Amino acid sequence: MRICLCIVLGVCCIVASGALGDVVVVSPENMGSWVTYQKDAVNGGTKYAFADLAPMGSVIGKGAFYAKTGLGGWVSATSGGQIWLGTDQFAGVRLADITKLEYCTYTYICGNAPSPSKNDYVRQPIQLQLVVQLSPDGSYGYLMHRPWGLIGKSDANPLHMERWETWNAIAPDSQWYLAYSSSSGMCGTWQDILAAYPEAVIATPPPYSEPWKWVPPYTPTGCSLNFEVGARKRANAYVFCLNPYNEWWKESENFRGYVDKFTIEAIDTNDPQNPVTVVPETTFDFEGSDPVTRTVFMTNRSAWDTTISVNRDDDYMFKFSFVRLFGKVLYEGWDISNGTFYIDDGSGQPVKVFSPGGYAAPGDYVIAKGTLKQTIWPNENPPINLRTLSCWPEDVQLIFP
Ligand SMILES: [Ca+2]
Repeated sequence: MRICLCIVLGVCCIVASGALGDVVVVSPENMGSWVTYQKDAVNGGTKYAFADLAPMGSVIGKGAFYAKTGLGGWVSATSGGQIWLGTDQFAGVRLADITKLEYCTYTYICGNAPSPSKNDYVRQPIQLQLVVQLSPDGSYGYLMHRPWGLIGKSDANPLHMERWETWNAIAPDSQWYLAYSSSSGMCGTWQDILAAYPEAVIATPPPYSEPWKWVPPYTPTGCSLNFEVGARKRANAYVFCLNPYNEWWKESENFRGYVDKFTIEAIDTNDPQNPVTVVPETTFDFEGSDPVTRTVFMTNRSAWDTTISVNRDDDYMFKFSFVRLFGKVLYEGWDISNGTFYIDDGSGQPVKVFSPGGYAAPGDYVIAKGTLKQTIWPNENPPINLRTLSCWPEDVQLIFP
């Protein structure tokens, strides 16, 4: 269930909400405590943006923070570039006091090659990372959330892609990597990390010198809490408790994805009778400067013609508006377990609908509203060029059930 919030004239607004606590809109005009940093890829292509319109219209608001790494290949450490979005607002908070730590990501089908092969999908979404001191005034550690698990060289699962995913980073099945606690680091759940370092605190990193190297926990934003994408070494790094982690650079080469709806709360319960709120529940909503509210009706033929070519961003998303399409659900390519199907409005130019969690049966007629994109879909053999419409389930309406 999405909860929509109003944004008035682009002015940062804090909206009290029982479900989400305080909501803080972060946009280019109202960055608050947030800081960005971009390290360019050797061969270009790195960029970030506070997108006006995120796929499916995001999980909160319409936009989200967008990150794209570039192409570097087997050139040097960090050659694919990095994108950082950080805040130091929560320095000093004890990890043990954190009661909520959640965020949402969306990852395009992308990876190490202009047309990624199955073996070269990106292996993680943009992810949460924390600079910590293992005890107050103690040595530093660096915590990296691994939302998709410790994937290593094996394939990332395409079922993580082209959809919003919500991560509870302190869940019992969460997966973290703690660097610097020992030579090989430590892997485990949030609870494992807490058990090993019960006094650990989020800590402002020391001033950086060479932030893009995998050296003590400098961060180029200067912040202790960051969302980051971009590997720090090209290969054979002894990280993530995989020995070694081969070809780290492939994890995030040519990455394209979003993060939004970051929620944090911290309550000191050392005295259960008198809990002390350290950080009231706060949700950060990343937004662009011009929230999109328009919807364009389009035929499938239009979706395939030059309209999208002209009015697209460099990730081939039709960028100005939601798009509404009509069509009959085809038998061919119907995969409801994956929430995907094709619709044809009679033009013979089907559009693939991504609607994870939604349902439409072959033969149904539907009107679907979502974000339109040109996608190179590598799972087909040979890879084929598609038009895709990403929709929330409630935005796919049956009209002739
Ligand atoms: Ca948003």
